Amino acid sequence: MRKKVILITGASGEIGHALVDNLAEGGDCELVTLDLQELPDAAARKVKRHIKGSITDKMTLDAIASEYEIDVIYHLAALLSTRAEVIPGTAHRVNVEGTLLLLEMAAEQSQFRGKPVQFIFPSSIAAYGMPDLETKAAYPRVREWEWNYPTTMYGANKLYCERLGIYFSDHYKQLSEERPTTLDFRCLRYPGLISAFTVPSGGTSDYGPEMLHAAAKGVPYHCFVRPDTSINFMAMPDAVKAALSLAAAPAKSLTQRVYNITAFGLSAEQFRDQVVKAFPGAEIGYQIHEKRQGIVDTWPMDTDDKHARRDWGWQPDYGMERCFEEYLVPNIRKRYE
Ligand code: AKB
Repeated sequence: MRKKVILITGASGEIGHALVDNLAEGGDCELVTLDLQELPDAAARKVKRHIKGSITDKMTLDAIASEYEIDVIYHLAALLSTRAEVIPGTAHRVNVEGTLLLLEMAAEQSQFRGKPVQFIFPSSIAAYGMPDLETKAAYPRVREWEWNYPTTMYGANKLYCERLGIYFSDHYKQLSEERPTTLDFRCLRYPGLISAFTVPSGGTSDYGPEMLHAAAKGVPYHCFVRPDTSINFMAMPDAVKAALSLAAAPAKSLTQRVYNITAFGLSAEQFRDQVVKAFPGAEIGYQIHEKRQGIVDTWPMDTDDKHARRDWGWQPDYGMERCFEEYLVPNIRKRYE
């Protein structure tokens, strides 16, 4: 008999770190992780097995599928928006082709065991593309189906994988006589995430967390977007809570497969104000990177998450003040002390 597990891809990344901790605490099911990097020791002790490998390698995925019965997949591995613009072909291979291989694996497993494999997928505000700043100001809280015109490789990858996930859940093998048991795809469109314990890399919303971590370390920081640049952000514990809540929601309560979730919107200058309030000596200036600015300008100021609130009771624990005062600042201080 194969052993029942939860599979987490990209487990060494920012969300992966926090998710492994939470799932290991719950202890309901054993964890198997897959990442190009080793897992840090503390996390490695919490999982049944870590596999160092790529989601683009079908042999690795086949080996996992033959050994384990996968109940849930948290598919976190991805190249983020800035990195993806540097190596767009690789981004497509990882973000799209890797996701397709995993969806195929989940579809086969669902069919084999006669029960849907749950597939939890983090999408992003990068799936949106506001054409100009006037439109961004005129539509401050976009709904899931609005302005789905991403201008980045990463955003296009995320939006397409949302559609692929819906296909595999709702229309897979739609012409066959007997519909197979299909997988259960559930997706969250995250805002910019901020963790007290890890510094992001390769993203374009990174200016927020970067200025905070730089201030705590006592090093100067040059923010690469204009002070008035506004997008929404979320504390990492809320990001993890959202993934777990969506996974735990009864299928019958879900009216869609892709949900916006948001916590608080703020401008780069408001972000800077919060950082300077906590670290009064912080040296934070602006050195605008026009091209990265152009990317953030296409992302909405905020998203409308009323469907997540209605269908599965989504509610962030951390608004802006609580996020800085109770989560970010005390933990970051401790980290760099
Ligand atoms: C990025 O900046 O690419 C990510 C995102 C907004 O999804 N943090």
